Amino acid sequence: MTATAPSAPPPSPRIALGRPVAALVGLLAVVAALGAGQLVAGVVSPVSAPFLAVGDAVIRLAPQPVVEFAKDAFGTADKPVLLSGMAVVLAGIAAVAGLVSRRRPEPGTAVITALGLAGCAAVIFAPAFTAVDLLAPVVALGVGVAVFRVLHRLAARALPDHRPAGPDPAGGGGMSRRGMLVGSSVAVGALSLGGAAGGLALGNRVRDSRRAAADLLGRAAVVERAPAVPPGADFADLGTPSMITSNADFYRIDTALRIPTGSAADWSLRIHGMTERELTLTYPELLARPLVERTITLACVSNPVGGDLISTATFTGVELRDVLLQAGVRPGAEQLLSTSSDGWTAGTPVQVVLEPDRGALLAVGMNGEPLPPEHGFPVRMVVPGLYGYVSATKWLTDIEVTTFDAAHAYWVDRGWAERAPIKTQSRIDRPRGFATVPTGRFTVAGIAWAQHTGIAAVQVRVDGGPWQQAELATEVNRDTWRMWKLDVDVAPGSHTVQSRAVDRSGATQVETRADPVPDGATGWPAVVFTAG
Ligand SMILES: Nc1nc2c(c(=O)[nH]1)N[C@H]1C(S)=C(S)[C@@H](COP(=O)(O)O)O[C@H]1N2
Ligand SMILES: [Mo]
Repeated sequence: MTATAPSAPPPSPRIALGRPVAALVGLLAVVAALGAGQLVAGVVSPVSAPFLAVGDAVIRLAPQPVVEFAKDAFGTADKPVLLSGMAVVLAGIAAVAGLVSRRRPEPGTAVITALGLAGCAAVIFAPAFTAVDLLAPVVALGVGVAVFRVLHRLAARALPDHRPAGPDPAGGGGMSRRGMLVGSSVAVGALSLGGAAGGLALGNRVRDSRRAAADLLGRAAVVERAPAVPPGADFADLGTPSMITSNADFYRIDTALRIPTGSAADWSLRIHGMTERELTLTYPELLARPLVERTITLACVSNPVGGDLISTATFTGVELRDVLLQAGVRPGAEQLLSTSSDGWTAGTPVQVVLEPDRGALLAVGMNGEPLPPEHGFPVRMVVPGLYGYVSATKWLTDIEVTTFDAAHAYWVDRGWAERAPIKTQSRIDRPRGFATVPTGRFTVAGIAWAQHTGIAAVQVRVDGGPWQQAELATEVNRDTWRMWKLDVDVAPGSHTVQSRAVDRSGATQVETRADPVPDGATGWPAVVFTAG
């Protein structure tokens, strides 16, 4: 913009900053701003860290094709990819802020101010904004501008033109280098200190809150325990998953760049809309209700055939049906629009949740612990038989009883189906694709699921031959996955093994290959392997 060719006469007596120095001034100012923002956010309000707030805004505002592309291309790495992409763009803008300010600090100041205002806007337009959230981006803006001006002045003073009045006490060109060194150290120090302090404060808060919840949960009355998992419920020795997935291994899918860190003490759930009366439940009030334990397999609609976005846990919680009956669902109600503390929404059919034997939960525990933060602490929904995006709201804070026309949930707005019962599916876990196995007898094994209907049979065929009945593992309940295995004879050479599940309604897993969008993938899994 104001950069001039080196041969052109300078428009002012000043000589322009060198390009690398100018870019560095911009970069350091932005790094310092981010560090300051992170630090303040960690202390006052984690949701207000400006960089992450901008990331959240990008996720919310991204056009649907971009979102699908990102999920396809990067899968669960989509968040790190987004953050790295943003870091590169931000570094570029920061460098430009410096480069347009080689002569005067004003243009760069304007760029940095614009960045700061973008951070403020992202925080203000976040789903749950309170005034205190503004502190971090405002401090970041102030620090960014101040550091930019100071470094700019230091760098300009080091230019030959600006030391004519006598010997420079700081020692000529050394001034610039020293100023830069000090500037870099301050900026990098601020960023690491800010990140670390923010992370520490947050980690402590989350740990204390889960400990308090574990105390309450330990003293609560569980009226219905989940039966112990019977022996022979999985074929883990053959490579199927274990019946129960550990909390650490449980798949995780959500739009949250930062895991919401609300405490159990501050939690409440409001149930309203087409109800006879509005209900508000606090965490102690929820735990004072009869608690039940249920072993349930959750599945993600984005799971491709053969994919691993499926896991099983024993959840502890309160019957959602009882809570709804207490609120009194008015005639004409169709949808439970549930909202999380970070503003994500799911739409669940009211009729499904009101089925007397559905077993939908307001879950507080997972495998004997309070819900882990990444799986929805303090309270989430779990509805057996429905994909997560229409039922399994984590960090739950609000349930509105409404119709499907009146409100569209997050993923429905982005092209996914309004209703999404889990499709009957199977997966082959052994052999792995392109494995080499010994010739002769070989055991094929895998999992099948048809939550809330139950698996009746799994059939397996090799090289398009006749379908053979696999042996099913002991069933835990119809809401969980079911393991299967079958011995086959394989001659030397390359083979393809396929599987298909039959559920208790008599339906066979659909053969037609379909992508997850809009309501779940279909197709028979096929694994190619070699015997020899
Ligand atoms: N608040 C919130 N809840 C959410 C989501 C989300 O993005 N935000 N994703 C849903 C989806 S798509 C799935 S598949 C399940 C996954 O739950 P998990 O991460 O505990 O396995 O959570 C559901 N609940
Ligand atoms: Mo999902």
